[in-house]
Amino acid sequence: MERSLVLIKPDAVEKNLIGKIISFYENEGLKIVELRMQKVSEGFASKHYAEHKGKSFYEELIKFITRSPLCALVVEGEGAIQKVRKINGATNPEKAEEGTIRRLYALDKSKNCVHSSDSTESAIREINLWFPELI
Ligand code: 3AN
Repeated sequence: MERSLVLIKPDAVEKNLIGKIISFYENEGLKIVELRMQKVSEGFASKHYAEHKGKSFYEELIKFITRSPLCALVVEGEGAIQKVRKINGATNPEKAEEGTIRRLYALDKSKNCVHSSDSTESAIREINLWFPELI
């Protein structure tokens, strides 16, 4: 069964949205198979966002993701990667479809409530990084 790494980011945790966000996935039949609260270090965040190093928004992204605890989870189900991305909505909340998490709750392109793996390869890399005990 396919798995995806989801982060409920600091902005969403600060606004007490963990339960609401998890419900979106569960309501679509996806299973939460791992879950942990974690305040990430800059070093760890730079591993997660390695592909964005050098981009204009990189520093802002690292500062934001490390500012307070986030909730990391592994979501499982048929087509989980694409299903979760559809539920989350576009990176830019102004462009996100009605009814998506980002359309409803995100403030901007950085503070956009959730992260999820964008491919099978990134799901494997990210789940190994966040939940090495599963290997
Ligand atoms: P997504 O999370 O929708 O897959 P990516 O992988 O393109 O988006 O970008 C990773 C993260 O970087 C986004 N979730 C967002 O927080 C941040 N980001 C992407 N593009 C921008 C941007 N133009 N300005 C600020 N932050 C951005």
